[in-house]
Amino acid sequence: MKRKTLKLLLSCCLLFGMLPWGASAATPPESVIYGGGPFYAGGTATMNDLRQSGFTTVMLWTIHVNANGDLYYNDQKVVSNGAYVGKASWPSELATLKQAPTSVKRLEISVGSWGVNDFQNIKDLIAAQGTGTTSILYKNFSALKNAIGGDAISFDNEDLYDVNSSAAFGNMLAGLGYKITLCPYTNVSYWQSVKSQLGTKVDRIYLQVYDGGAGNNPSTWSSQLGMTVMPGLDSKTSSRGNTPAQVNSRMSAWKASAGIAGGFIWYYDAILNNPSGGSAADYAAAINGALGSPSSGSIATGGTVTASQGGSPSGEEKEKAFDGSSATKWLIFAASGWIQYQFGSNAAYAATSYSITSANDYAARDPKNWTLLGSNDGATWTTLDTQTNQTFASRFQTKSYSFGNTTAYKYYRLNVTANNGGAELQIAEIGLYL
Ligand SMILES: [Ca+2]
Repeated sequence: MKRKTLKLLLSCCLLFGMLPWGASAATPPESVIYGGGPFYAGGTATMNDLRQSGFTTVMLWTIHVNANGDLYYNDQKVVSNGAYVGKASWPSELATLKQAPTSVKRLEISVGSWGVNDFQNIKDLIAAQGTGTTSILYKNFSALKNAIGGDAISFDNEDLYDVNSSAAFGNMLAGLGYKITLCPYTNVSYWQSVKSQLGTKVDRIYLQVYDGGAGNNPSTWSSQLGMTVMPGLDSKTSSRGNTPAQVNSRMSAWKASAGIAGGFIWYYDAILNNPSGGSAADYAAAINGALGSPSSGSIATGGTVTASQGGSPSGEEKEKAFDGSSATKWLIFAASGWIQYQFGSNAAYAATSYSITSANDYAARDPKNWTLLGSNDGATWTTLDTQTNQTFASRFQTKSYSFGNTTAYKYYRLNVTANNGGAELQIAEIGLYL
């Protein structure tokens, strides 16, 4: 009944041109970012970057289970003898991830990886002590849950494919309030059995489509496991991986071929180390834009860009502020200036928020004071938002601004009245969102 009403409503909206895409009613896409050391050591700055990124799930990668049951987050001991012993500020830092404004709705904790003995140790511990409340495995995962929370434990089992101990482990974790997610790259029969034994306790299956899993077909795995998988791709580094544009293209293709509704990026550490490949926000936008309604990605690419100055002729033209990549920028030789975006096909949209991504190799060039304006004729402008004394803490930082707007405009203009002190003004990317 509800569905029918929604469909009817959508048809009306489409008829009157209020909604550009019929797919807007679909479930919002899920985008997942894996990360290692920075998610522990990076503190509040990293949490803020994630909250602003557009990713909907943060995956703490990864917990190792030692032979004695101690839990390590990578090389940091975090739980021992039933007590949290990790960095004192980590629990409160992680708790900020879901605090508004944020794109993060879910926190997962991965267990295992390649080249370790975690699932062998889990099997041995279960054989020796079981999974009851007095077992060290139960006590330590209970302590982890009490300290840092988390919605799910993700099995990144690449060391021992033993179904019975994996199922016992999963049932124990479900008893602690965790959902279980699976992250295979090979050995489908093991994952089929684990999923079968854990039933609805498994609410997501990720699929590695890089490294040893590079040849994996999401459609095939979804059919074999009886659940639509969320495929994952590696981010661009000097020697491998996918640019945000490539992620967008491959996720789009899988949406068409396998009906995927989510995907993940491996991984944040590499994104930080390769800033020219794009920011975390670029990768989130690549997934969200491919899989979702336009409300989850910027609607401002592909149209006409006009500006007070066209931009540096050496590849830093005005169009670079609306090309979907924070690795490219608009640069002008002035401390102030304006830039505007006009949708194609004479279309008008009621944007409700916008984002600005700094280029920030010279922080003085970042915009400081500006207004965002809307227009339907390119001559008469309505002020939608005003910001003053803005700074950007780091290169490629994306800041988002919401404004209460229900009016559709054909043109949006950012009028920068001052930068942070330099003789030039530069902006890597401007996004508009429904
Ligand atoms: Ca750009």
